[in-house]
Amino acid sequence: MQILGKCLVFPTRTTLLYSTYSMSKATTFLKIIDSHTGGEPTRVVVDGCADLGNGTLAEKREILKTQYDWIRTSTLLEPRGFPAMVGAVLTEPHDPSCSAGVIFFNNAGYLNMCIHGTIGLAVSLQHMGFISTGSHKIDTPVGIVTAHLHDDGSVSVDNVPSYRDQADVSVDVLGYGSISGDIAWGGNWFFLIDQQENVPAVTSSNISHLTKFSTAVMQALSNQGISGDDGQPIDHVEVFGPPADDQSDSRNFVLCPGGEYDRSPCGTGTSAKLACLYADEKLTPSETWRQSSILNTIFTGTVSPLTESNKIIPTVTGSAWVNGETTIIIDPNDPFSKGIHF
Ligand code: PYC
Repeated sequence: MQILGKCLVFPTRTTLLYSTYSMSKATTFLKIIDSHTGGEPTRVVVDGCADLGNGTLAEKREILKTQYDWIRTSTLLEPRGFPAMVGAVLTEPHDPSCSAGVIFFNNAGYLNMCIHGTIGLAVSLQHMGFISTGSHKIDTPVGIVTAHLHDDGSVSVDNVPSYRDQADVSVDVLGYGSISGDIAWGGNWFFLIDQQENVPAVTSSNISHLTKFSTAVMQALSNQGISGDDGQPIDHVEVFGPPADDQSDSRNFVLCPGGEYDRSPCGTGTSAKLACLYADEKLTPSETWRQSSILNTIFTGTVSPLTESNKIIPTVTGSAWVNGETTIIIDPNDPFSKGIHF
């Protein structure tokens, strides 16, 4: 990591001191950088986070989840956030070769990996003056990824090893009948569905129908015990359709855990798609896949096959824009200081 004149500053683990502030001493402050990647928001907590210990990122995530879930709920839930928002905590890496560690979360809980969020994190760190163009390894709960920050502001992410676990799996979906799809790992577990009978068209005018359909698929997968490796739940459903124009190869709709759809083309979903294309011999390492989102924002992707396994390293490229800097105030007298819980 190139550091611009100073060390990368990790969360101070202390409440920021606002000496002129007239609030109670128990008031907590979280420093936030907001960005969006292809329309999908990322809210990174860069200061004020709790002590998550010195363990692996998976262990830190468990501490965050069991002891400090209020950091997730106060940053993402209403009245400060909204359901589609993805959040992240910047923390120390466990692996010393990494520049930073990150834990992603959303309205429903904690994510394994998030590529639009990693792209957002990279531009946020650049915005703060902590990194410059170049390659930066980042520790996550599911492994190390590398973010390459380019001169034009775009970011490429070398993801964790990805693969198709099962092809042509049929699931009986209430109200829609038998639907066939592939199960693939791209840093999260995905059920990938191509157009077929009873599958809604992937257009922006169809978002509520796509949400209803994908929610029914997610429920059916869970009810019928259809899962990823080691019984891990499939928590993302990805529906594909033809591109809206010649700028991409395909358009997708991705339902995330928590019931919201990804406004970006979903980087881990694009990784899962790349793994399926590679397994079907429809994509070679010299080709680029252009995946469009439901908003017609685009990620490009390439594959690097790993020898001695059927896995690939996907590289996904996109752009993000910083669109806010704020300090969240958690006032113990505010009944909704830690978010509205329905
Ligand atoms: O870009 O990987 C992604 C992602 C996961 C959930 C929302 N976005």
